[in-house]
Amino acid sequence: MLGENFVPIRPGFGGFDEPYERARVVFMGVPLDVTSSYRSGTRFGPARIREASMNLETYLMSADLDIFERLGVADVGDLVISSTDLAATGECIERAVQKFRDDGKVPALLGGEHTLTYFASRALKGVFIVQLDAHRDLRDEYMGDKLCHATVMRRVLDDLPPKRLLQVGVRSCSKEEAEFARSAGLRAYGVEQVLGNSGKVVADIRRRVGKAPVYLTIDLDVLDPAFAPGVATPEPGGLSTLNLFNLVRELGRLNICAFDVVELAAPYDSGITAFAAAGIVYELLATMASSPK
Ligand SMILES: [Mn+2]
Repeated sequence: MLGENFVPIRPGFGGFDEPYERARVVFMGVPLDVTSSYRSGTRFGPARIREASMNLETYLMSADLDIFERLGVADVGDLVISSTDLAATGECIERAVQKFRDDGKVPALLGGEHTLTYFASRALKGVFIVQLDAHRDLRDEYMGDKLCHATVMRRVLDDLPPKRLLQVGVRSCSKEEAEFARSAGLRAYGVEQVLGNSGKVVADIRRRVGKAPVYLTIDLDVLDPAFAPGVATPEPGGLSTLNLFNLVRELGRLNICAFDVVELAAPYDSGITAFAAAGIVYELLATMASSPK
């Protein structure tokens, strides 16, 4: 029915398990773990995030609603991918996202390394991409690779007009990336801006995006390592979990057509990062549940 091969996993994210046909949001795990230049283990991300999600309430005090009652959520399990053939894996991801979109669903990807965002974005035309990340991921090449976790947004920009990428919470890049970002006219909101006045940041994003569909990509390293130690590439000086909850509660009101949560390096995590990831997704789902479709 879905075209790709999935390993069914029960319970799925949050234990919602609505039938695919009736769901508005469809989760899939993408245990991609190929290009990390430092810590590996992102292949265990989907399992750890699902596990954490089972231990958080589906009623959210912040939104005064139970996601379970308000939003159809399905989880089709983990996409079966090759751990050696990145191009073939990418085609599977792209086709799955395309299929969910064709069926009117909001694809929700549990990573997995950030590279998956490139493949997912190929299936989403005419979108804005809002990237929550410590890093800009704009290198043209990294250690000889044109496509990896450090170049993923540069590859996205091969197809996406620069105006349609908005980077939030960024605080680290190379000189080459800074120069590229400047010459391309990329819009970025640094971590100080977010901490200083997140309302202004969100208002500016809303003004640029309007009602256009948005792909929200959440790299967990946007959080400070104190709040998210289990990521592939920790970057000091980031957001707190509560900062990110607040941001996601606002950004969730945009016309979210797809989202992902990436870069959980489970072997380095005590559970803090996985729970933060699940909590962020719950906040996002609750906001989507209280927003008109
Ligand atoms: Mn990233």
